[in-house]
Amino acid sequence: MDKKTFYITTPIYYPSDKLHIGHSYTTVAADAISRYKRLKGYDVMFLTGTDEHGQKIQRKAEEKGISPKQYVDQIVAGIRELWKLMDITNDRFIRTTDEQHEAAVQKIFKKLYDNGDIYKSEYEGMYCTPCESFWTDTQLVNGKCPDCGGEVELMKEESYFFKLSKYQDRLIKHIEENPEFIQPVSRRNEMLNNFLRPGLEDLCVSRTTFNWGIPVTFDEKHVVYVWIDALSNYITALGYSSQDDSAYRKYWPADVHLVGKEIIRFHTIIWPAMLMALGEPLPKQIYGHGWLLLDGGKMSKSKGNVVDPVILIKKYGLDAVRYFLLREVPFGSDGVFSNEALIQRINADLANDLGNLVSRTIAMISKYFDGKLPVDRIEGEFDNDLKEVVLQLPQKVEELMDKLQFSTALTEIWKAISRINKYIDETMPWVLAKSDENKPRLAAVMYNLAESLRIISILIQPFMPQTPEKIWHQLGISGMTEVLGWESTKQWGKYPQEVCVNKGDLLFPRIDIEKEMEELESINASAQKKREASQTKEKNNGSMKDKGKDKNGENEEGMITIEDFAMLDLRVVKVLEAEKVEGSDKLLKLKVEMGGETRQVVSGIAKHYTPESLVGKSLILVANLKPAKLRGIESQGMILAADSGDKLVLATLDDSIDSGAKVN
Ligand code: ME8
Repeated sequence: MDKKTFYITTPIYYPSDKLHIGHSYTTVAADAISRYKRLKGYDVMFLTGTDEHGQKIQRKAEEKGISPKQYVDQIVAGIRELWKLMDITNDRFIRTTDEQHEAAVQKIFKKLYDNGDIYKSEYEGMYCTPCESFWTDTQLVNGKCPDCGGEVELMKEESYFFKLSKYQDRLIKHIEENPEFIQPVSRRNEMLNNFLRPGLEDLCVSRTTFNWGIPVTFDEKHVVYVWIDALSNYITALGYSSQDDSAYRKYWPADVHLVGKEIIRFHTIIWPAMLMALGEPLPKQIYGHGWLLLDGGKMSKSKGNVVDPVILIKKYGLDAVRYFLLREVPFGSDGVFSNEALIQRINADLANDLGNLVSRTIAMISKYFDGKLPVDRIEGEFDNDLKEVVLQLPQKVEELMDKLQFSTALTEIWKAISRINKYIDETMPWVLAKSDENKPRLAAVMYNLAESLRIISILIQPFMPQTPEKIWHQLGISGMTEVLGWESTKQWGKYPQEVCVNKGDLLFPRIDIEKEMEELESINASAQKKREASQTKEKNNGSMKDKGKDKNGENEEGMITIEDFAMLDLRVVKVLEAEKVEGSDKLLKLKVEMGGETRQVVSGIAKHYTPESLVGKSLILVANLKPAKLRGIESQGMILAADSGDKLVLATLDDSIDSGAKVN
C-alpha cells in the first residue's frame, strides 16, 4: 500500500544577512512536524526556500553596487548553511529565481489573464516597500504602514489587477465551512472580521517602476507582483504546470502552510483566491504562529540579547536551542526571548531533569551490575504507576503534535521525566544496593529506568535531533532499530536483555548563569562594534564586503591588510558622456575614458549631480570590480564618492593627471 503523504511548507524567506533566532522559529517548527510525521510512517514533503524578487532587494543591491542576483546569491548560500547547521530536514529548497519557478509563474499569470481574472487598469495608492504591500487610505495607521509602521509611498502606474473581490463570498464560505482551514481560531476570526466581511478590493498584481521580478510574458514592461510570485512557490516547487508535475499530483493540496502571523492575510485571502481562479484545490490548513519578541519589542540583531543563531548553537548546542524555541512559547502565541530564559531552561529542564536522569541511570547500572542487567528481576511498589505514566505518553504526544502544540507536547514529556526522577526517590536504589537479597528488586528498578529512557528518547526525536542517539549509545541500544521505532514506544519491555550500558559525557552540562551572562554581554558589545565598523565600511565602499577577513573568515575590527588594499585597482577616469537611467531617480549612466579604454559605469549619484555637470570631470574608478547589471545596464566598475547624511560628493582630481593613472 502507498504511504500516506504529508506536505508541509514554511514561508520562503526574504534574503537577509541578519537572520536572527526568531527567523528560525517557523523552520524549526516545520522541521519538528516533518520529523514526527516521518517517524509515524508518512511520505513527507517539507518545502522551504527564498523569496528573492522585488523592489526592496533591487534597492539594496543598488546601494551595494552589485546586481540583485549577485546580492541574493551570497545571502541565500548563508541561509542554506544555517538550515544545515540547524539540522533542518527540508526535502526541497526553492528559490524564486529558479528558472522552473519563473516559467511556472509566467504561465500562472497568463492563465489568470486568459480566464479574465486579471485585467489591465491604473493603480494609484499607497505602497509599503519593506512589506511589499498595498494599503488603502483607511487601512493606514497615522498615515503609516499598519504592519511595520514605516513610511508608505504614493504610487501611480499602469498595472494589472487580480479580481480578488470576485472570490470574497466563496472565501468566506470556505473559511466558515472548514474550521481547520485557518488556525489558531483567533486568526480565523481576525481574517473574517477585519478583512473579508468588510469587503475585498481587486489587487494590483504587476509593477512597472522596477524590473527585478518575473516579466509578464504578454506585456514585458510589467513584472509580476512579488506576493503572486512568492505564493506560487508552494505549487511550482512541486512541478505545477511543468512537464513533470508528478510531485504536484502526489502532494498537493498541502497539509499545512506554517507562517508567521504577519503574513497570514496573504496566505488565507490572496493565495486561496488565486487557487480558486486556477481551479486548483485549496491547502488544508494555514497555521499562523506568533512572534518571538525581545523585551523591548520585535527582534533585531542589534538589540540587547545575543540572538545570532550560529553563536547560540555554538555555545549551547543545537538541541538546547531547538528545545527552547519549541518549549518556551505555546505555538500560536507571542513570547519573549531572552538569553537568561534560555540558560534557565537549559539548566532546569535539560541539565537537571533529563541529563541527570540519564547519567544517574547509567552510573547506577554500571556500579550495581557492571553495566548489564540480570534476568532475575522482581517488580514492586511504584512500578505500575511509572509504567502507566510512561505508556500514556506516546498517545498524548501524538494528539498534541497533530494540533501543532509543540510546547504542550514537550511539557507532557517533561512531566513524565519528572515522574521517572521521582521513581528513583521512591525506590531508593542506593538502599536496595546494600543487601544482595534485594538485587532482583534493584535490577527491576534499573530496568524500568532504562526502559522509560528508551521511550522518552524516541519521543523527543522530532524536537531534538542529536540527543536521542547519545542516549541510545549510553543505554547500549544504538542501531537496534527494532526497539527504536516510534510505535515501539507503545509497548513496555522492549529494552533488550543482553545489552551493556556505556558511560558517556554529560548530555547538557550546567551553565553558571552569572558568568555566562557576562560573557554574552561582551559578545554583544563586540558584535555591535563589528556591525558599526562594517556599516561604515559598506557605506564607504560597497564592494569591500568580504575583504579584510582573517584566515578564519573573521573580521578583525574591520581592518584590512596592505595586501587587501593592493587588490583594488583604482584608476583616474575622465567622464566623456553622462545621462539619466530611465525609470530611476538615483542612477546615472556614464561613459568614461581610462588611458585609451572606454568604460560604461552606472552610479547612484543622480540626486547630487546633473549629467551635464559631470562631463570632462576626472574621477576615481574601482576598475577591477566585477561587472554588475543595474536596471539591466552593465556597470563596469564603481566611481568613488564620499557621503555624509544626505550629502554626496564625488572624489575628483584636477586635470594635471592623465586618465588611466593608478590611484594608491
Ligand atoms: O515574510 N518570531 O519572509 P520573512 C517568529 N518572504 N517568527 C519570525 C520572527 C520572529 N521574531 N521574525 C521572522 C516573508 N519570523 C515572505 C514570505 S511566503 C510566500 C513569503 C518568521 O523572511 C516570519 O513570521 O520576512 C515568517 O514566517 C518567516 O520568519 C519568514 O519571514
